[in-house]
This record gives sequence, structure tokens and C-alpha cells, in this order.
Amino acid sequence: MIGTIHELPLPKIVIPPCSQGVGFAFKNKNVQETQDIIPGDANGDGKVSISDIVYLITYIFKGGAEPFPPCKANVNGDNKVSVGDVVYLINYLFKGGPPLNNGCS
Ligand SMILES: [Ca+2]
Ligand SMILES: [Ca+2]
Repeated sequence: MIGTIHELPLPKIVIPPCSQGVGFAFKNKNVQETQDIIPGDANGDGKVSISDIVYLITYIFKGGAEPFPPCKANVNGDNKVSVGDVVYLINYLFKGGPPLNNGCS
């Protein structure tokens, strides 16, 4: 029984050079992060709308899911996610308020 193991053909595994693999993964990661961060897009659906206000209220007051990354919900730029960002977002969307700050920059 043990002798038959040595007769099995070994699969050929080709490992690419480390520099190629690491560089490729790193580049993709950067593109992903750049595309995902839209200031005010708390629910991550790719646009800023009333849904993000609802999402933020649920997060802040009802223990809902945290925006990812949290910094993109910091639209008033005070380095924290709070009811102030909800008010800022409402002003921006419905009252022509100042543009949203990029809390992640
Ligand atoms: Ca959104
Ligand atoms: Ca804030």
C-alpha cells in the first residue's frame, strides 16, 4: 500500500516570480479603494441620496451597520461620524448646502 504512493505522478506547480504577483495585487487594491470612496455614500450603492441619510440615522441611533469605510460618512469633515453629518447631508441634498467633504482624504 505505502509503495504505491511513490508511483503517483506529481503535479507540476508553476509559481510566478514574487515581484509580478505582488505588484499586480497591489495595483488592483488601489483601484478598488479609489472607486469605492464616494463622500456621503454611506450605504455604498455608488450614489448620494436620501437612502444614505436613512442609513446614517440607522447607524447612529439604532446600531445599524457601519458605513465602510466609516470616513466617507464624515461629510462635514470634523473627523467623526455623528448627527452633524446627517444634518450636513440633508442640507446638501435638499437645501443646496455646501459640497460634501471627503472625510477619507
Ligand atoms: Ca448611497
Ligand atoms: Ca462628521
